[in-house]
Amino acid sequence: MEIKKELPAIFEEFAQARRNSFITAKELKDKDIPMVGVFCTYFPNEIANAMGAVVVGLCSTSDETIPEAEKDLPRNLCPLIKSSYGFAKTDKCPFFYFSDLIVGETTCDGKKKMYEYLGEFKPVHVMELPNTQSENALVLWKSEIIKLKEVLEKHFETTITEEQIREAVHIKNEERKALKRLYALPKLVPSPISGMDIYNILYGSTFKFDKKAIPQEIDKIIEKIKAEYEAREDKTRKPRILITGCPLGGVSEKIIRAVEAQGAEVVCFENCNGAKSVEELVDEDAADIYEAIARRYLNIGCSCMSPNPHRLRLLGQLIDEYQVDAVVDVILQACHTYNVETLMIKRFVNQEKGIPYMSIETDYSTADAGQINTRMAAFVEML
Ligand code: BJ8
Repeated sequence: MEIKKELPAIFEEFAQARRNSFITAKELKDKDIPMVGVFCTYFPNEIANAMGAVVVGLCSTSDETIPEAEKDLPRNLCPLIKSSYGFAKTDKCPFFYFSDLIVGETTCDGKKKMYEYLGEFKPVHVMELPNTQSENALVLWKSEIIKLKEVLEKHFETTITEEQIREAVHIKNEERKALKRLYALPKLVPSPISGMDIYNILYGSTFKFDKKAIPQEIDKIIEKIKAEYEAREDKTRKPRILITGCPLGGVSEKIIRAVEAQGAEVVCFENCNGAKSVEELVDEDAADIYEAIARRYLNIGCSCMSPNPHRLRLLGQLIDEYQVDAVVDVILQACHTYNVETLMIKRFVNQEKGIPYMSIETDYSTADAGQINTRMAAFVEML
């Protein structure tokens, strides 16, 4: 009984990490800790962490500032880009406000063009991310990572040593391993934790800046979840859904709740809120640590890569490991790269894995919530 009472409070604590952002950001600034604002999973965190900086995700998740953004940007643009720009322009995001430097990458067209305007509000450095994953691309990406180190050293008037980078690589790997242990819990059937709770912990963990403390905190949660699961009487299997596609930040409630309200469970997130950003580790023993970091990040299976074999590789692995019954592909409106990839993903899921697939195109508004619920009900019913 006691465990049951504790778990929601622990989940809430992680969800709160984002909501307490203003206080956290202010505290970090008061301690003079450098803050680097980023928008993408390709950002090599270890380089900034090595100099003691915190890395904050600036991808905005609310439609609150979209009208302001649309005064400058086209309406027919991905909501994530418009919302992020809007928060920067209106100074409503405390992390943007307190960031000393913004780092972006040349990912999708909308995002990289938006960075050109962000420079009007803050110092911005854009890393040249190749859009293929060839060996030539690796050489370029490694050089961009070394350049990032130099930009940070210059901007913050400091020196980043290889030893500090190796230490940061180790800490980040430990964090990834802990998060992997957590999101692997739904390998149990039925899942011992709801998709919404997994999502909130994964998302909340990005706003917890004592990275060394995260593994211990996560392991405590895992222990409690397992104990509760052991004591659970009803272990009926439910339809198991994997979510892939664009980042879910602005649509998580709408999508995850729609799945779980129909009696199915989200057992895995392949997108940047889950496995895509966590699954692979950096090789800590590599002789060339810059190359090891470059390789790890370049392997990320984002649709801005052409071709994008790593997305299918990870997707296939997760479908098998989590005994997934169906895949839901979430596309943010006007995200052309993920939208074009829906055909490839549908073919892979239906034909190679032999399970149902559904894509949902949506934005940050609640206007389509009813329609999504209806479609989801029909989809889950079919399972
Ligand atoms: S690694 S998914 S975080 S780019 S949804 S802004 S792609 S138009 S967010 Fe992403 Fe990095 Fe890729 Fe992950 Fe463009 Fe699409 Fe919008 Fe997107």
